[in-house]
Formats: sequence, C-alpha cells, structure tokens
Amino acid sequence: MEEKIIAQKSLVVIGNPNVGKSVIFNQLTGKYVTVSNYPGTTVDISRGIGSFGIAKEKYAVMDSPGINSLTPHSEDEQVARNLLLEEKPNLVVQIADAKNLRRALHLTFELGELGIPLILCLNMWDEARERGIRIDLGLLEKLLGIPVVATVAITGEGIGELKSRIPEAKIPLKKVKYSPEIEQFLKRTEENFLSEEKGKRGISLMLLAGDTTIYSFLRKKLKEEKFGRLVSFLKEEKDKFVRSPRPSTEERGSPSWLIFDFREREAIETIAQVQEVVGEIRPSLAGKLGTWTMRPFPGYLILLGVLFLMYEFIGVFAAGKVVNFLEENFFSGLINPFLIKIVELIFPLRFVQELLIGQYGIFTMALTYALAIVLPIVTAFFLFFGLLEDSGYLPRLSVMLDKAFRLMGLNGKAVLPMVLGLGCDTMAVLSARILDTKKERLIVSILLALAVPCSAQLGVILAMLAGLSWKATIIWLSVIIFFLFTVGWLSAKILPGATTPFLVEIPPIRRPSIGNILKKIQMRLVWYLKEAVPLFILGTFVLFLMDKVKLLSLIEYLFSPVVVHWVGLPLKTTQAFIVGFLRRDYGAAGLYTLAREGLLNPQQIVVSLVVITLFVPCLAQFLVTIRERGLKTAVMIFLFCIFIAFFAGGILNLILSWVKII
Ligand SMILES: Nc1nc2c(ncn2[C@@H]2O[C@H](COP(=O)(O)OP(=O)(O)OP(=O)(O)O)[C@@H](O)[C@H]2O)c(=O)[nH]1
Ligand SMILES: [Mg+2]
Repeated sequence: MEEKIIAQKSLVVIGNPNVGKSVIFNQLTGKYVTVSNYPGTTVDISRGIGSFGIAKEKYAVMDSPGINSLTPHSEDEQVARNLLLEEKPNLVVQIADAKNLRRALHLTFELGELGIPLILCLNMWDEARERGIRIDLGLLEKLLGIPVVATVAITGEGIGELKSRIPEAKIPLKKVKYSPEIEQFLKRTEENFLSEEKGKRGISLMLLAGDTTIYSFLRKKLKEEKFGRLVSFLKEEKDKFVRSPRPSTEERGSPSWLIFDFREREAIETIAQVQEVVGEIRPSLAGKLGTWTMRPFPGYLILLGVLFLMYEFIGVFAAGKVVNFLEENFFSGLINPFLIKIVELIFPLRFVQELLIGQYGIFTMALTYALAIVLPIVTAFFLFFGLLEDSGYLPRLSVMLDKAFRLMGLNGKAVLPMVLGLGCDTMAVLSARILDTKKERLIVSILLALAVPCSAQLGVILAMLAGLSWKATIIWLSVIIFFLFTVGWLSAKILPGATTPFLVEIPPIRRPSIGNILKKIQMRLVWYLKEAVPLFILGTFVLFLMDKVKLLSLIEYLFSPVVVHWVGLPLKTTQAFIVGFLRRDYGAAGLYTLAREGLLNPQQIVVSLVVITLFVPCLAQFLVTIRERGLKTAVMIFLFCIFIAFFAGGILNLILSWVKII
C-alpha cells in the first residue's frame, strides 16, 4: 500500500510460468524475490518501486505467479488474474520465453482483450539464439501494435531498453476474430451486462469459457439483480454452444476449446510471419543429462545419488561434524561459560540467573539450540536445496515420482510442494496453490503436516540417525514413508473431489548461478533467524515458567501413560514434544540433547524420532494452514497428527521390543 502513495502509476509483471518474471522484477525494482528453475516459484504478489522512461517516472511494480491463461486453473493463477482485474494496473509487462512464442501469444491476445496497455518482453533470448530461433522483433511489434524487446534477464542484456520503453506500452492492435456465433455472444454480453466495465471483451470471453472464479469479482461490480440475470443468461447461451451429451469444458467443440482454437490459429499465423529456425540443433550435455534424470534408468540411480549426497552433506558433515565442533568448542567450551560468568556477575538475583543460564535458560538452551545446532544445519540444507532448485532437477523429479504419487490421489505436480516441504513446510503449504483442485491441495496440506520434516528438523534427525546404524535410518525412513502413503491413499479414497492429469512444464537443465543461490541462502537465513529465534526463546520461557510452578512435572505425569508406557520413552521427552508445538526443529533438538546426555537408548531414539517427525506441524505452518485451508481443517489436521504420531510410536516400540534388531 505504501508504494501506491509514492508512485502514481502501477505495472504488473505477467507471463507464463518459469519464464524469468521474478528475475526481471528484481532488475526493475532492485528488490530480491525468490528465483528458481521450476514453474510455480512465485505463488503470491510481491511489490516494489521502479522509475522508467526518459522522465524517470515512478511506478509501483508487482511480480505475479505464472499463468498460462487468464481463465485460471489453479489458485496461484487466480491470484495473478485477480490482480489484473482488481488493481487495474496502468500497464502490464508481459514476460515471454522467446523459445516458446506460441504459448506467450495466447496470453498477449487475452491481455489485449482485457484492454490493458502492454509491452512484450522476449526473455531467454540467449537460449533462443542457441537453438537457432530468429524472431523479427520489428515486424512482431508492427503486427501486434505494442513495443517488443528482447532480453537475457540473468545477464541484464536488454533490460535497459525494457526500462526505457515501459511508458510506450499500448493496448494491442491485433485482435483475435472469433466465429460469428461467439462474436454474437460477446456483443450481447457486453451490451447488456458489462457496458460500463473496462475490459468487457476479455471478461465476456472468460464467462463464455465457463470461468466461474470471476463471479465474485462481478458480484461486487454489478447490482445483485443484474448479476442474477447475467447468470441465467449465461446458462441459456452455453446450452446453445454445448452440443455434446456430456458437456465438459475441455471437450472439443466446447466454448473454451473453440476460443483456444481461434487464438491458436492466430498465434501460429503470426509466428509464421516473424520467426524462423536456422541450423541444426545438437543435443547438449545438459540436455542429455536432463533426459536421463527422467528415465527409470538411470533416473532412479541419480535420485539415490542425490539422496546419498544430501545425507552425507547435511547429516554427516553439517549436522555431525560442524555442529559438534560448534557445540563443544564454541558454545559449551567458550561462549556459554563466558556468558554464565557475566550473568552471575551482573545479576545476583537467582531467578534472573536461572532464566538466562539455568537448565531452561535463554542463553544455555534457546540460543544454543537455535544457533549452535540448527543454524549450521539449515545453512547446509539451503545451499544443497538451492543447487537442486536452480538446476531444474525438481520438475524432473515430478515426472519420476508421478506414478507413486498417483497412489495418493495426487499427480507429479504435487511432488514440488512436498519436496519444498523438506525446505520449509510453511512455505510449502503456500505452494500447494499450484495444484488444480481443492482435494489435491487438502491432501498435500495433510501430508505436509504429518510426514514431511522441514530442513531444520530433518537435519537434526539425520544427525541423530547418523550416530546410530544404517538399520536405524532405514527403519525411521520406512515408517515415515509407510504413513505418508497409507494416509495419502486413504485420504484420496475418503475425501470428496476430483484429481487431475499431470501436466508440468519441464525447464532446461541450467547451471545454477552462485549469486542467486547466495542471495536465497541469505534471505532464508534472515527469515529463519527472525522466525526461529523468538520462538525458541518463547518455548524456553514457557518451559522455565512451567518448571517453576511445577506444571511441567504435572504434565509429564499426566502424559506418562502415553509417553512412557505406550511409546516407551523417558518422562523427560515430554518436554521435547511441548516445545515441538512451537517449532519442529526445537522438538528434535530437545531429543538431540537428551540423546547426547545418554538418556535415550538406540531403540528409544528411533521411536522418538518417528513420533517427532509425525507430530504436529509447527506454529507458523499451523497458522498458514488456517489461512489457506480454514480453521476447522487446520485443527483437524493438527489433532490427526498427534494421534498418528503416538499411534505409530507405540506400535513401533512394540515391534522393536519384540524383534530387537537395534
Ligand atoms: N538462460 C537464461 N535463464 C534465465 C533467463 N531469465 C531467467 N532465467 C532462469 O529461469 C529460471 C526461472 O526464473 P524466474 O525468475 O524464477 O521465473 P518466473 O517467471 O518468476 O517463474 P514462476 O514464478 O515460477 O512463474 C531461473 O532459473 C532463472 O535463472 C534468461 O534470460 N536466460
Ligand atoms: Mg517468479
């Protein structure tokens, strides 16, 4: 909002998924928003400010999630479309992948139909050049009637020209001509219902395509009576178009298919005039590697290799060696004794001393956990994850795991939010927006809360498992995967709603940019410190108070039938579960210290790790789940996780006590 007051004008960066919108947003505003090599990185609006043109006029600039059409199929697409309708920007900068002009032109036509001034930016010009794609920019500019510039966002090539030409944005001259039947419908809708609306042709087309997500916008715009008439008019008109006995929007001959077909023809005709492909294209090494990662052989081997590297780098190196070094030499050996001395000197009051340096002390517990144990682990994870994100491996993983995900009523597209959950479950709940149906989004939200440990928690868990045997790791992993699939499979059976076919854009394998990865690590670490440290302090403080008023031992006593008798863990682990409500990693770090103090035997370690993994989502994830899925669903998920966690822990405890394999 603040930007709006400063800047008179506004522009939105719009385009297909993964074409470089966020890199360009960063270039236009000097801000940093996340850039990764997979479609669906951006799922919300980001705002910044930039000055463009000779006059250096100030604009509020908005980055948006990728869209394939203004008739949205998923929630993130809806976010972008609604931004156009509701914020009415002065102009749009459409970012296109120069390698796929056809797909971009569909969107250009749609934006034109909404009557929005436009400038078209053909990005990834370097990759188009390499593939021998030549586009006559001048001619395209003339045919469309809007400025067209070519850019390579990652090197900055062409960005200067884009900035200087932004004020020249125009409503495209090129209009798609539809069949007389459709044109007739448009005319009647525009004249009877939308005469005062901006972009009425575009809105009418959305209505004809059967887009009901636009109703809430129209309801606000039209009087109730008029809106009611519009809905019944649409019903009558659509019956005229759909002649099939089983009407479906995707069917041939349906209005949305017809509209698509007319745009497609126009796009192909335009491309035939402006584009040629020269020379023969030899498959590059990156191209071959990209294909290998998607074939069962050697795809699964590559996947195993990636997992092994992750285990070695995060579990053994970061969580084992680095944490040990920091904990023993730095915190226990140097910083904590120093702090203890200082506190004892400055604060003679025993209460304050205990609060800061006692068993549940802010320095000795909260900060040691957050900085000595979790921080090195998440840093390593963010580095590893950044490399995966930017190489383009993640969408390929979606292809590999598509079949397995189908068992859970999901498709390969859901691999992305689930894998992102290994980074941060809270962010991953947001990225469930890229999924097409409510049912899929709900299943993913349940599974993220239940069975996907976040980077911080995973790191601590890996560290503890690495200290045991490989058998322990396999048992833990098998139990988690078993529950992931069983719960997923049951949810798919029980929950109502539809699932969708798998369509995902596979970007080329790209060499990760170190600069981008460092920026992402920095941004994520700042975010971690801002979010985690206060919660670690809060959690410690709660434990401290509960201990003081003897509530802690009461709770431990009350839960002992479950924790001690059923799951077979020492009483003290209850504390780890209590702080686990605030943050997943805090809970795990609690177990980590108990294990290091020798209070847990190997069987108890494995059982407690299963429980803490399946245990509740952290506070932040819970809050985001409320926002995205509603309070009732979030609470149900929460209770469900507690139940499953202790259920699984108890059963595993019984089995392990019986077979005694660890
Ligand atoms: N070779 C090349 N790569 C680019 C160019 N522009 C962006 N990229 C890469 O393309 C990938 C996607 O960039 P983003 O800016 O995240 O794309 P986006 O359009 O915001 O993607 P979503 O938010 O997922 O829709 C990243 O790996 C970028 O480094 C370019 O001009 N040339
Ligand atoms: Mg983006």
